[in-house]
Amino acid sequence: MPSPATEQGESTLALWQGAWLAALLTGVLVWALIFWVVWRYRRRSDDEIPIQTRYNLPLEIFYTVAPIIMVIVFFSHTVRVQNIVLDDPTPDNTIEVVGQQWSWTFNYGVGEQDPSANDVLDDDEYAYDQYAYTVGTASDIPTLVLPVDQTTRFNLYSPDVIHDFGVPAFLIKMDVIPGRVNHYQVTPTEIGTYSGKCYELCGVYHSRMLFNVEVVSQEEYAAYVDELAQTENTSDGPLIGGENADTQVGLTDEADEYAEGDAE
Ligand SMILES: [Cu+2]
Repeated sequence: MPSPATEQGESTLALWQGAWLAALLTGVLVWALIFWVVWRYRRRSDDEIPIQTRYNLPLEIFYTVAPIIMVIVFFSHTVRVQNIVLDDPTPDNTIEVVGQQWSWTFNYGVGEQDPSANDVLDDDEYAYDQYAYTVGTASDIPTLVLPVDQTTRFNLYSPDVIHDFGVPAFLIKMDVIPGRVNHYQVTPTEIGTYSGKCYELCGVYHSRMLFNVEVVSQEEYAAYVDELAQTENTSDGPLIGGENADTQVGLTDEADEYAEGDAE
């Protein structure tokens, strides 16, 4: 596993390690018992039949109950970590991410955030009144800029097919599904450059659905969004495709041009 570059990644890593450890201990115990029984109760001579055990109620109760307890323990830890990774009601900022064939659009909020807009995801309420965005193309890899030590929530949209938004260093990825808004959040702990990509085979240029991630100081992040807000890449609502996928700036034009003009 890559060493986690986010707070949430620490929990993910601990869950992964704990699950492997538990599985390994269970495996070793089961293998040891199997070999012990095979050896201990082997047939010792041609005219002897070893003890035939069946309908042993305590034993049957044990091997029904023990796995159920194990599943409950695995499940509860999974839910605990899932809550850490998915459900922070008050993220420091929210970025609306679009996976489109075959690149990414990142919508940064300008001004004050209203996190309660994230309570219901399929309405037209968004966390900010104004947005500034970057749109990548299959030949122009976009960069996602994130502030260090702040919790950034990603709402994930697709106007076309299922994509999957993930950054290996953050130890998380999630499907981006048309007609459904998935979300997760990260709190990057280290300034640096990382790479992310689409993890779901989504069409001809799937392998070009790469993006860079730059984790910068909070001042640099604010400056970046301010600067982006001075360009023409601004709008009152985020570009999320959907019904507007054919008309919204950047979401289809450049990708189509690319597909027509540059397909070898
Ligand atoms: Cu994709």
